[in-house]
Amino acid sequence: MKLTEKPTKRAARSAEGLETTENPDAAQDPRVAMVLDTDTYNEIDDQFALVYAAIAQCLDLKAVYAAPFANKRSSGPADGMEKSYEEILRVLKFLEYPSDGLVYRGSTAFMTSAKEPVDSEAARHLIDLAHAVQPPDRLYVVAIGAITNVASALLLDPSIKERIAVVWLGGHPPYWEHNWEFNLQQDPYAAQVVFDSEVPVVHVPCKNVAEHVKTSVPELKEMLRGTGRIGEYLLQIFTEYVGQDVPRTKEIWDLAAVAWLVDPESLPSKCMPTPVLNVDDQLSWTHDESRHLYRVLMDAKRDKIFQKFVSNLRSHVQKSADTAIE
Ligand SMILES: [Ca+2]
Repeated sequence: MKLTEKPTKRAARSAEGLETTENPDAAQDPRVAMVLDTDTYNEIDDQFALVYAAIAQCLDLKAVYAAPFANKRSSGPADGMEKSYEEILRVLKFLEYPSDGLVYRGSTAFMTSAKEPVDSEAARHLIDLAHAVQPPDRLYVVAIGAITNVASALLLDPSIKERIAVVWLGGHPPYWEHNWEFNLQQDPYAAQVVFDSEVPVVHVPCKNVAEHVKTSVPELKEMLRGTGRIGEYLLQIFTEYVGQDVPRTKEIWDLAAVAWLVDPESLPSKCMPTPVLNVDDQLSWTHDESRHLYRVLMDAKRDKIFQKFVSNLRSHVQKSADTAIE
């Protein structure tokens, strides 16, 4: 294992620059294998991340897991997970992306301690998928909601930490005084499990990182012009969420997590000892230099992120149109 501060391609994507040896079998498919764990219906940003994961040319999307959420758009975690499951299918349908055998239901509850997993179809599928990985490759688990499904899989089978790397969007940077943030607050025990498990972690904080990934209705309208039904849907849900009358920008938070896999340069990062997450009033961090390393993102270059997303989406739409003509 070695720490790669200036990473290149494959090594860039692991938490600690762990994999510097190419797997010869992987040469046939240079794409990065990943799954997406998403509370898709909780807001309007997961949908963009899901589209990006499905269409990015450098990614191989192996599965999509519905994550629980509880806010005004659900009656509780089980309902939130179910609504997310339905939203995943809706987005994939508009994208004309095959969903058979791709989408799985996750946890119907949050964890009640750092020791008890919440079993689910998604957690079991993740375990099976992890065991199919050929080391030294790793399966990238991109999680953009409460991280219950992933933490539960790690508790049910801790051996998967040798075969996966987790990219999680949630909480705030290690220098922030609290972690009052939606994804982390809903299931702090799950976050604790992941940070303590020694699985390679890439942390995408909200403050000062994901919050930079903002756009507005006029800009989004221009960006999504000519991208078909899926473009219309993304614009529709964004517009409905922000309202048309008030000039404002809105975060597409979750795009940051997938964007890091596609283009790590657009989200500068560094490795440091994993902070300890305390389940206290502040959901505070404690720093301990002796802890295992993790990679934490420091910044988000929003222009580069949106440009790359749009260019991948346009290529995908063009390719689909060409295929339809043939
Ligand atoms: Ca989300």
